[in-house]
Order: sequence, then C-alpha cells, then structure tokens
Amino acid sequence: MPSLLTDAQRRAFDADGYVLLRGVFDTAETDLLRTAMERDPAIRGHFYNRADAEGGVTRMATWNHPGDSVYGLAARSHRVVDTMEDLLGGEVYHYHSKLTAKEPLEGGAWEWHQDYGYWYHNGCLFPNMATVMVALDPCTRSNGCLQVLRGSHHMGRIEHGLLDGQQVGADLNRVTQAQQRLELVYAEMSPGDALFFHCNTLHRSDQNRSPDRRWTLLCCYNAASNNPTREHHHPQYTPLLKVPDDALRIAGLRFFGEAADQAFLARATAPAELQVPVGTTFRRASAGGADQT
Ligand SMILES: O=C(O)CCC(=O)C(=O)O
Repeated sequence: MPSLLTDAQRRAFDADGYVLLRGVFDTAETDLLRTAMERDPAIRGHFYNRADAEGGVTRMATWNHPGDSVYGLAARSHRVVDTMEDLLGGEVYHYHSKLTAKEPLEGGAWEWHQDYGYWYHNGCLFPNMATVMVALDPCTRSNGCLQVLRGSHHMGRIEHGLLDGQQVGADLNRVTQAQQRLELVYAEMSPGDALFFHCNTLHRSDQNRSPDRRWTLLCCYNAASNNPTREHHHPQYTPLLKVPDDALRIAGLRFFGEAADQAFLARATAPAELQVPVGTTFRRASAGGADQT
C-alpha cells in the first residue's frame, strides 16, 4: 500500500509538525493490538514505571526491533512505513517502539519535550526522524491525550535538561515563549487513529485523573541515511522488512483461534516468509529516572 497521505496532509505535516490520520487500524486490528499488549508476557514482563513530578506514574515497555509480534507487524506494515517514508523523504528503519500505559486515576504526565532533544545525544546527526502514536484506547483531554505545539518543529532543537521530578524536558523559558506564539493542539484520538509527528515537535501530556485507561503504542523511525554516528541503546541502521497490510488480520486469526495462548507465548505471528531473522529484543530502559528515550 502506498503512503496514506494526501498531498494536503503531507503539506500539513511540513507546516504543523504533525498529522492525525483517522482509522489507520480498523476495529479488529486495534482490538488485536490492544489484546496483545494486555496479554503478551513479553510486554507484561518488561513493564517499568516512569514517574512525573506530582507522583503520577506511566507504565511503559520499550523494544528496539519490531520482530514478528502483532505490534511488530503494525510497526512494519506498509501503511505505516510507507507513510513514514513519504514524510521523511526516503527509506526509514525502526528505531524503537514503546507502549505508554496511563492507568485510570494514576497515569502520569509528560513534560514538554522534543524526541530529538534525546535522540540528538545518540549520535543522530539530522532531525530526520519521526514517531507514530497509535491510540489503543480513546485518548481525550480528560485521560491525558497527547498535546502538541503546532509548528514548533520549525524552532529546531531546544536544549533539554533535568526538570523537577525525574523527567528530562525542554528548556521551560523557551517553551513558555513558544506557547505565546504557537497554537496548543490536543490530539484527541479514537482507537486505531494515528498521530504522525516530527522529532522536533514539542509535545507533552497531562496526568490521567479520569476513570478511563489511556494506552498508546508509539513507533519511532529514523531515516536510513541518518545512521547514528555511535552505538547506543537504540539500533543502528537495520533494514526494515515491511509486511503487507493484511499481516495483522492473519495474525489475528491465530490469536483469537484455539491456539491463542500458545500464539501469545510463542509470539511468532507473521507468515514464515515475512519473519525477520533478528530476534525481538526487548530492552528495559532505565527504570524511572531521567530516561533517554
Ligand atoms: O504517552 C504520552 O503521553 C507521551 C509519550 C512521549 O511523549 C514519548 O514517549 O516521548
């Protein structure tokens, strides 16, 4: 499948630093992704907590290689990767993915930051990187949906440092000034919607004080031409084997079939010819503290 973007949406991404696409994953696919996140021992066994300054906590799991799990298939799907390549202007590879799980009433906040504020220090020379955030639950203002400052990617990289609490965030003076000029957008999403955003787009989210869970899957990509200058905790250029868009549906037939439990435990769900030789390596980012994502 070619890029999901219309010309107008591509221009919107360039102007605004983000584009929100509705229904990138249909209900069955999103149910499958959500169920995989909830039940896969590889996720459950690698949760760690990320604290905010006011005692809220986001549960997270982070992994480097997309592999053959259902969430790996989503990250490798033509519809997502071709869209990323359209946005970044050429071949991309998977830099890492993560689940950010804000539980009802206790989900933590994220301070204003740019992803490139972290990734710059990983030896990524160019801000030719982006993320897609996929809603697994409804994401609303009340349960802490993502917020972006429209057009902030044009500001370039902003200094980041340790803020009150444990998070690394963008220079607050600069953010305050940017807020006076740029529109604050709440990216409210339904399950299956996807927000593609540039690595220099300032973003944050509120705590979840609502009774509604807010789980999202974030897949991050780097341009193949932007191979980091040094080895670090995320991958160097690794060719990404795309899978057809129906790979998720096929995986779903197995997951919701009789052998569901084994499928979750085995985690190999892509058709054999699409499975990647690299092992899906979950890496545990440093728990709490000033995570460099
Ligand atoms: O899940 C969220 O609300 C924000 C996540 C985020 O900004 C990040 O992982 O860089």
